[in-house]
Amino acid sequence: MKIGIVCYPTFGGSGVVATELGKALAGEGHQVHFITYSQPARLDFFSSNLYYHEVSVRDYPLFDYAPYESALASKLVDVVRFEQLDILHVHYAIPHASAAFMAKQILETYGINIPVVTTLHGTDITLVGKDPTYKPVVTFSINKSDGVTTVSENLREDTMKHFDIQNEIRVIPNFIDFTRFSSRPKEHFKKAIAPGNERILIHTSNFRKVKRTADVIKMFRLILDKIPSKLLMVGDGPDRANNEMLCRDLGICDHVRFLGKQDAIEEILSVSDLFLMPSETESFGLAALEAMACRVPIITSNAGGLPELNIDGFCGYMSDVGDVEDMAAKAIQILQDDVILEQFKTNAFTRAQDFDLKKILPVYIDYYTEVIASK
Ligand code: GMT
Repeated sequence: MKIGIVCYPTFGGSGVVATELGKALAGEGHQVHFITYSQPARLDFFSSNLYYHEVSVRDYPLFDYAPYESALASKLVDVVRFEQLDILHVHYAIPHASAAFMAKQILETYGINIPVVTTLHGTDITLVGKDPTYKPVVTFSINKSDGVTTVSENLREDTMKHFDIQNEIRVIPNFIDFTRFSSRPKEHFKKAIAPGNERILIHTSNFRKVKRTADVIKMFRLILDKIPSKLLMVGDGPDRANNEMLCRDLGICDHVRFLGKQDAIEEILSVSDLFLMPSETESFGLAALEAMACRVPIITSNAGGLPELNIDGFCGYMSDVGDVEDMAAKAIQILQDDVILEQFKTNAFTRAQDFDLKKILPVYIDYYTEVIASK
């Protein structure tokens, strides 16, 4: 197949899923064309089946806001026509699904019928999409897509609840590539972070409000009372400065390291003992799955799609959003005993295998085939 993929090219979850999917499809012999405003963060190697088409937005003194959506739609028309694509797969509803609809309409005037699959990732529905500013466009473009997928059953239900959807929505969960994410021996690194053989806890995110990163710090403060430990805060975003202040206020700066954005996250996960994700909501929780693949158990909230990933008491524990005492108590339960910790680590790896790329990739390929056949 010749597949066009539209996504946000950043480290955000939807961009990561889109890029990893495209790379895996290319590995299976499909021709994959990324159409984005800059090179996707994880598209960092050459493959003869991978193409990148940059959407450049012309600025003009009249524009307060450059019209990216029109530039994207025009680029899609161009790429679909000249590369003779079979299908377009757009990740994140806003503005990709509506730009794809516009391109589809234009392509019809050339006698081309291009099927469009839209994948909803979460915040495009739960936070941004249902805002009245965007809701009519999001509803329309979901209904006009030839195929729609969500990354969890919970996100499917949320979409049906908040939007007037006539289309069938297929659930295809996030996936993990074990050739990249697996536990690696990094003893020297572990010693550098935890010279006294302390337990290592980790949080990775974009430090936005929805991630409740202050809860990570508060939880860690309670854990530190009982278990000698270190906390790694990986990533960057709006709440980071406040989190650093909170660590000072709580007097725990010596035990917390803010590492900023990291490319080789699998190496840091490999030395970690527990992953913390107390999010307000999370459509799937890809960062938690990456941790589990590296044998790291997880403490999460029970919000959104997290119960579809985290099996309570097996690969980690879940608590109500904001209940940092309960989260800390459960973390201590896992960390206080070597045998228990080892069991949770093994279970985390076992659970992650349910989301192996090798299992999920054929589901996407079958879905493309089905959508193309139905046109
Ligand atoms: O939450 C983020 O950090 C980024 C966000 C996004 O919109 O790209 O991630 C969303 O999509 C991921 C991939 O499908 C999911 O694993 C994340 O759970 C989801 N984030 C939220 O729902 C908050």
